[in-house]
Amino acid sequence: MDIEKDSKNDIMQDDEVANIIRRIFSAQVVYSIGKVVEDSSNKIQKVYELRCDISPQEMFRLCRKMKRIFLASEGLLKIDGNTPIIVVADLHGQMVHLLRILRTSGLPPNQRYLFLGDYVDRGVQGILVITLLFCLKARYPNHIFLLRGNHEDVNTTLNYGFYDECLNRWPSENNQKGEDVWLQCIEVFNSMPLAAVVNSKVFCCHGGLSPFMNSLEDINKIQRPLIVPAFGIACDLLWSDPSQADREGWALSHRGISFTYGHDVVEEFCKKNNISLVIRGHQLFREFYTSGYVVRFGGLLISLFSALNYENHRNNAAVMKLEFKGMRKNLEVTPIVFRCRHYYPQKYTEMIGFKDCEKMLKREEVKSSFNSL
Ligand SMILES: [Mn+2]
Repeated sequence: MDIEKDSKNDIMQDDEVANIIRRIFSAQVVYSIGKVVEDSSNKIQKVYELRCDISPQEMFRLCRKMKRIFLASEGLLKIDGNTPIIVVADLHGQMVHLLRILRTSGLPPNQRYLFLGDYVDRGVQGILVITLLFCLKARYPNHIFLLRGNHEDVNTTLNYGFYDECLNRWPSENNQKGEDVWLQCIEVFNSMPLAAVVNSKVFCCHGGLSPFMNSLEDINKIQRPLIVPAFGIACDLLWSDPSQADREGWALSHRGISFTYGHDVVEEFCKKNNISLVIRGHQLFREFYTSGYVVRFGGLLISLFSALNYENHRNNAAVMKLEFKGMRKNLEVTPIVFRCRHYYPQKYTEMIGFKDCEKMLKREEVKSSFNSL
């Protein structure tokens, strides 16, 4: 795929989306003094936040667009092309860290991204994370791919923070405004694709495999919009985990939902579907304190986690660069690790400084909206 030619096809003359992207990229990063957390060492942990306002009306319009965009694609995305693609796993409301990832790896349309879900909950800025990712998807549909995680769900968001974040961001009588936006977001979540295959070789989803999945095509048979069921393929794609020890086969998950799968299961899945690698997120392991990712099952499966210092765990985070090189399109996987200790706040304010943002948006001749600002 020629990236220049492709980017021309990507252009959507949508001034509102361009405007939101621009506002987010030029917003200021501040310490959230009000949300000081004390960790086990009793040191005060300050939280970075991006200061940027989004109106409920903007969210409603964005959600309507996204529902249409997600439902137009299949439940199993087939992503092809020779240009590299960056795989990003759990973000959990870490807006500033998302900007860091984009700045480090490059902005679309110069870089392609596949996100594995869990954009919201746990962290403080899930709304901005999905707002930016939705806008980038609307604008660069062939460069940004978004899968659903188990937190993109009505029950999970009620319990783990995203619902409250909506109420707090848009306070109103009876919490009506925040609740309306939350409901719109849930409808978008229900429409999101569940898994992806990159160049027919790399299978990606949030949680993992399912004992009910006989072929990859089964994923496309799942009807959307979909409330995540307590049982079945869609549930497992979002909730399952690889076995912890050397346990083979399928077992019930300690999570109380879905299953764990062993080395043999992954091997069989890969052989049957001609897949050389499975990449999934969903879990924080001991190994992530040093690396942000872990390779399992003789190199067939990578667990990836992209939220830094997740819930004060001081863990490192990683994203994976996939490249297909040479005539035979040999897969090359390069981790990009973000070390927790490198990102401790030094100053009271810090600009992320997206100098490329203007360039990126201008290249596509949406000057109208910027010149008027
Ligand atoms: Mn998860």
